[in-house]
Amino acid sequence: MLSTAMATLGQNLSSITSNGAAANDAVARTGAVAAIVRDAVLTQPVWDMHTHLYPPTFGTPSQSAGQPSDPNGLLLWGVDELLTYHYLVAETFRVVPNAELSYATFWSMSKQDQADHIWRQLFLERSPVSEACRGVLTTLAALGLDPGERDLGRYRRWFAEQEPSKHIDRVMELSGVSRITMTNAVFDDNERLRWLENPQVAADSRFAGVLRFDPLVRDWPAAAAMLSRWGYPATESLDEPSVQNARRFLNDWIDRVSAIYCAVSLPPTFRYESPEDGTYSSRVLSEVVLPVLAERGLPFAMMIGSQLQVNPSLRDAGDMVGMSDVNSVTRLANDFPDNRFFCTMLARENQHALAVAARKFGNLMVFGCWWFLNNPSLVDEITRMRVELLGLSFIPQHSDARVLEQLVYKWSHSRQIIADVLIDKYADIERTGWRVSEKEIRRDVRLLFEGNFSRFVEAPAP
Ligand code: FIX
Ligand code: ZN
Repeated sequence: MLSTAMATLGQNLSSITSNGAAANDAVARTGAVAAIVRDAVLTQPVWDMHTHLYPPTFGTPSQSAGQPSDPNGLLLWGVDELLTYHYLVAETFRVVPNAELSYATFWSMSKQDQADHIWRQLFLERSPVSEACRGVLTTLAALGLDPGERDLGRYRRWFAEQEPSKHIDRVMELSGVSRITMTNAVFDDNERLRWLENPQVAADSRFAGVLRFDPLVRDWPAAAAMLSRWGYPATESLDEPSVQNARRFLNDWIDRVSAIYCAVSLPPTFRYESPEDGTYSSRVLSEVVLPVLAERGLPFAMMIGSQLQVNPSLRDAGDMVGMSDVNSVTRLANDFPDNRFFCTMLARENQHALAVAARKFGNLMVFGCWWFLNNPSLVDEITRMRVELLGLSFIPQHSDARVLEQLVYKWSHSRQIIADVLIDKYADIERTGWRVSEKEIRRDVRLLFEGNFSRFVEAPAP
């Protein structure tokens, strides 16, 4: 329907006589282009390059039809997980401070009681206007539940009737996610042991593996001790045998999780000057991680700027943002031209320099509006700036979903904003007389949502 509208308009435009008619057609054309852009962005399947989601085979603590619950299961889903998302825990301790309800009391409560507390404090006793609260409402509505009923019991009964694997298909369909990329944290005992117990644990084509190894770069001495315990003898001094064993460790786990890329998150204090700058992180990167990844042809993702546990009592909600050093990223991209780097930074203040850095290095792919940046006003600002500086050569978003159904709101909220930005950008070029076709618009949008990522990981889009 939309393409014929474009076609008719195209023809009409050439046969216009009076200014009035031309102006009306220009407005109509802008409207038609906008409609196609929004349709393209809202319907384009997306390969979600960073989530904390897992197939049901990793176990799930949620009660469900057809799968026994596993208290340490890694697949989180359902309304109680949505409500106890660490973003909402942080917001709840703002309105019911530790003095009124101690951290210890909160963490000793059942998941359901925690969810009841958060629902009462953030949804009933105050309007749920924060992005994380709004996300819960968007998700309930998209799943066919009525947020207006404010009936948590009814929502719970509905989720308990769902069968996890079918529910994953439903959520992927609703959010337009074609493939879910996991974050396989090999230094997490709960996860590592599940892989060792069952090498087929992730045999689910809906999910792609990513090897995540923060301690290796953040805290080599501690990581060396763990590698030694796991059969990869390594010393704090990172001598040659340690380098070889650490490389062997990475290769073994890249194979085990069929990693499509490897990733770490790094603190704001992270600095890379050169391989010889004397820091453990620079030595581990230049002697272990980057040589292995260059050899395997796998990109390395750096998520920079998370200051961990400034308030440990908040657990996952206790991390903070900090300004980071973009020059360390440019130096790495420059010193390791055979490596491909994904990079996202947590601080708003780093976004401009990071986008400019990507203009300097083709082996640097900027992605996502991470964590505290995943808010409409900032997604708009960052995406607009990136289109202006990088055209279509970046990855606008990832969901970072920790709970399955978050895919629904994180993508619907971001898609609307990305559509707004692109509509303005196409309108700008149309005003010059450049005529964009529907085919071109859909091609461009596919690049942003699937093509740029699949090309960078050199894996065919699903
Ligand atoms: O390091 C990360 O992958 C972060 O995304 C998470 O640790 C963080 O807690 C989160 O959920 C952000 O959205
Ligand atoms: Zn994450």
